[in-house]
Amino acid sequence: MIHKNATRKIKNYESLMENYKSLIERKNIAVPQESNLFTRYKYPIVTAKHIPISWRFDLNVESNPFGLERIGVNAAFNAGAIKWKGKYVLAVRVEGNDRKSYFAFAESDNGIDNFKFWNKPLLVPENDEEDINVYDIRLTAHEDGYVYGVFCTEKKDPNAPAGDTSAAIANAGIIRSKNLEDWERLPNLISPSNQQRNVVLHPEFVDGKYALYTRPQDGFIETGAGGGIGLGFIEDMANPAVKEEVIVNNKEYHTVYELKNGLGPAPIKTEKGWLHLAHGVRNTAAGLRYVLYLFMTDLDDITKITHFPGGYFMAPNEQEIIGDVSNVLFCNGWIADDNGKVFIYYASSDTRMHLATTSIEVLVDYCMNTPSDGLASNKSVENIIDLIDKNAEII
Ligand code: M1P
Repeated sequence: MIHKNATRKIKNYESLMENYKSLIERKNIAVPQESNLFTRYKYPIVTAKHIPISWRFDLNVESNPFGLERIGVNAAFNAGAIKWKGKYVLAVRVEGNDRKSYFAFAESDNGIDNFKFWNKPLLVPENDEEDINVYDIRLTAHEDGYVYGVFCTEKKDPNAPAGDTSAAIANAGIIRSKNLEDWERLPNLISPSNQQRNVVLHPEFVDGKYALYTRPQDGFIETGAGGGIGLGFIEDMANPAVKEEVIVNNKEYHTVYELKNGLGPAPIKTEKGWLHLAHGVRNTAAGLRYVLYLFMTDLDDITKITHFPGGYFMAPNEQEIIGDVSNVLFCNGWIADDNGKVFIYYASSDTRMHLATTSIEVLVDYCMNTPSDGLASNKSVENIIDLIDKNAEII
């Protein structure tokens, strides 16, 4: 048996650890925005380089004489989020150089910096059918006492024509836990749609049922006749069958969600209604553009949108716009503290994780007082003229 100390570490071990430590321990810097809607933070909070050295390098010089990275990480993005035992915990989508995504938990004391990964990434418990790729988990602390993780599980389309090696089918996989360490796999979502991504569990029972936000699509990329943020109800998470989906927020011509949309994290309950954060997608000559928008639904009827500000709430800035899949902001995790502070954990361009902070008060004010999209240029101009006239009374 080789004693631990008898092996020597690779020659680059010290420098790797030093660089890693300075990255992990770097203090983040708040960057207030002119809009006052939120504060961005200067440094991405989690990146591929935040993945522990021991997950990537064989540290033994005997088996790795050149000190090479053995398992590369391409990106760390689209994280679910939850406040757990006083810590800000992210379930990060880590994507390896082999294109496979997996989930890894990282935690921080202040939610702003110093995110450290737990010892090992999560081995997702599987059903009979293997998950080929898993991603974009939403964590919901449900009033039934479990924390649910609802994620996308993807596999090759068995009906793809010969030679088509990229046609895929996406569905919602479901796991649940009471300690974030031991996870139980439940059956995948059963729904009328061929394709499901961006499925999110509502945190409360609705008339004694579980409520799930869905995003039905006809194809893996193309929404077809589907699309829009749907809502379905199920009686039992052990048999997650949604019989009917009501579309709560449809895609619409000449909006920021013209091509498709999807709910982000589980909504936050406020005195004025449920606050929702979603991503909207439109097509451009340069490809798809993903932005984040907000809306509110009724406390007693969650199918009813009560406030719908026009346009986007957040779009990629000059740094965020570049990445593996450029021009994308995506958010599937936010945390509302008891004092009303909101931590929005968003990813840019399928590459890295960022933080923006704001408050429930500001988000509700934004939803209730931003003009809605009038769906025509002159309607937008009318809104501006109304504001100018209102301002004329005080300047
Ligand atoms: O590449 C942008 C996003 O594309 C997909 O989003 P949607 O399901 O709305 O089409 C997902 O693959 C998501 O992970 C990714 O960030």
